[in-house]
Amino acid sequence: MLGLKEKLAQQIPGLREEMRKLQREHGETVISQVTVSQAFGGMRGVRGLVCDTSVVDPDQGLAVRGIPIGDLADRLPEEVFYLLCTGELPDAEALASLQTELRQRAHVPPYVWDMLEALPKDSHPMTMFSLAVLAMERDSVFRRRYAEGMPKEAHWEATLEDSLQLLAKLPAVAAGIYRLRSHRGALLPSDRRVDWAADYAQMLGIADPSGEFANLMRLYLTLHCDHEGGNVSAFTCHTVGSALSDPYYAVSAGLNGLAGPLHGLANQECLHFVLELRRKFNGVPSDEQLREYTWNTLREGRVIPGYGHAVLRITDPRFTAFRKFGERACADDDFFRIVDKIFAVVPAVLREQGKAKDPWPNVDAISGALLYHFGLTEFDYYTVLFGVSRAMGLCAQLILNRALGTPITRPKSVSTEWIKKNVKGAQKAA
Ligand code: CMX
Repeated sequence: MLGLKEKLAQQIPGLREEMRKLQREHGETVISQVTVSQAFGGMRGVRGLVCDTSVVDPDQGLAVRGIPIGDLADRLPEEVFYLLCTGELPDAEALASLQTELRQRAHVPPYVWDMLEALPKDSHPMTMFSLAVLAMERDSVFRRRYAEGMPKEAHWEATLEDSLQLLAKLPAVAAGIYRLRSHRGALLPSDRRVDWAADYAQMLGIADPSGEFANLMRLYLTLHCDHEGGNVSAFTCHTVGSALSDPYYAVSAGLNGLAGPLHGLANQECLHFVLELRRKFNGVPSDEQLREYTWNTLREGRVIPGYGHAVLRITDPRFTAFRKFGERACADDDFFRIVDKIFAVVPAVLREQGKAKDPWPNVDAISGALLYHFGLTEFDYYTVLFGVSRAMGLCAQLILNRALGTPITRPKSVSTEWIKKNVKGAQKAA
C-alpha cells in the first residue's frame, strides 16, 4: 500500500474533479436555510461547511470516514490519522512508513524549551501548549515555500509536511509541559522504538508496570481525533488556515478554542463531580443517594457534567469504548465504579426532569476518571491530551482543504437593524 504522501497524491486529482463537477452541476442547489434564531444562536444546524474527515450523526455518534469510532478503538492513532487523510486504513507497510516519517521529525527545537521555561510558573498548560505550537511556526515549510512562489497545486504538500512535523513533535512538547508544570523532574527522552501514543505515555513518566496506561493513551488519542468540521476548534483552525496561514498558526488557533470551558475543558468538571461524590459518600454512593444528589444538583440550577450533547442523542460511542476499557483495566476502582453508577442512575433522572434533549453520557463523563486512576491527577492538563489527539483531525482537515483549494472563509454577517427591517418585510409579504 502507498505511503501517506503518495496515496494523497494519487487521490487528489480525483477529489478536485469531483468537487468541480458537483459545483458545475449543482452549484445553485439549496442545502440549508438560516433562521433569525440561528443567526443569533451560534449558527447551530446551518449547513454551510464541507468536512470529509468525519461525520457526527445524532443517533449513531462519530464516524471517521464512515467507520463508527467504536470500531476504531483498537487502532493506533497513526492508523487513524492515515484514515482521516485518505479515507482508508493503512496496511502494515503504510503504517510503518508513517511511523518512520513521524520519528524522523520528532526532535523538538531547543528554543521551545527555553520559551516554556521562561513563562510564569502558573501559566495554564493549554497556554503553554498553544504557545509552543506557535513558536515552531518559524520552521514552517508552507510559509517558506509560499514566499518562494509555490504554486497553488503544491499547497497541500507543504501543509502535509508542516502537519507531520507538528504531529511528530506534539507528544514530546505535551509531555514536557506536563513534567515542567507538575514538577515531575527532568524531561524524559523519546523512545523511537515504540508507537506515537506509547512514546507520549512513557515521556509523561507515569508509572506503568502493566502497560495499561499506554493502552489508555492509545485509546484516548484515537477517540478524540476529530468531531467533524463545525465545532469551535475545527472551525477556527479551518478559518485561520483558509487565509493560507500555515498549520502552526491554524492549529495553535484551534487549540485556543479547545481551551474553552464549553469545549475541551468540560472533562475537568466531570472529574470534579466524581471526586465530590466519593468524598461526600466516603466511597461509591448507593443508587438512592446518587439519585437524591443528582436531583439536588439540578434543583440548584446546575448541570450534570458529562451528560447531554449539542448534537448526539445516544450514549456517546466514545464513552462506551472507554467504559469497555475500564471494565477490563480497572473495574474495581472507586472512580470507575462511581462513573458506572452515574451512568446507571442519571439518565433516568434527566429524563424525568425533561429538560435535556440528550440524557445520555458524552465522552467527558469517563475520560478524566480513567486518567485519574492511572495517576494522571492534574486536571488542568487534561485538555492538552485532548489537543494532542485533536491536532490529527485539524491537520487532516487542513491538508484536504489545501488540496481542494478551499477559498478563504467569509460568511456574510448582518446587523440587528438589517434583521429588524427584513423580518418586518417578511411579515408584510406573509
Ligand atoms: N444537566 C442538567 N441540565 C442539562 C444537561 C445536563 N447534563 N444537559 C442539558 N441540560 C439542560 C440545558 O441546560 C437546557 O436548560 P435551559 O433550557 O434551562 O437552558 C436544557 O437542558 C436543554 O439543553 P439541550 O438543548 O439538551 O442541550 P444544549 O445543546 O443546549 O447543551 C451541553 C449541550 C453539552 C452544553 C449540555 O448538555 C450540558 O451543559 N451538559 C453538561 C456539560 C457537559 O457535559 N459538557 C460536555 C460536552 C461535550 C462536547 O460537547 O464535546
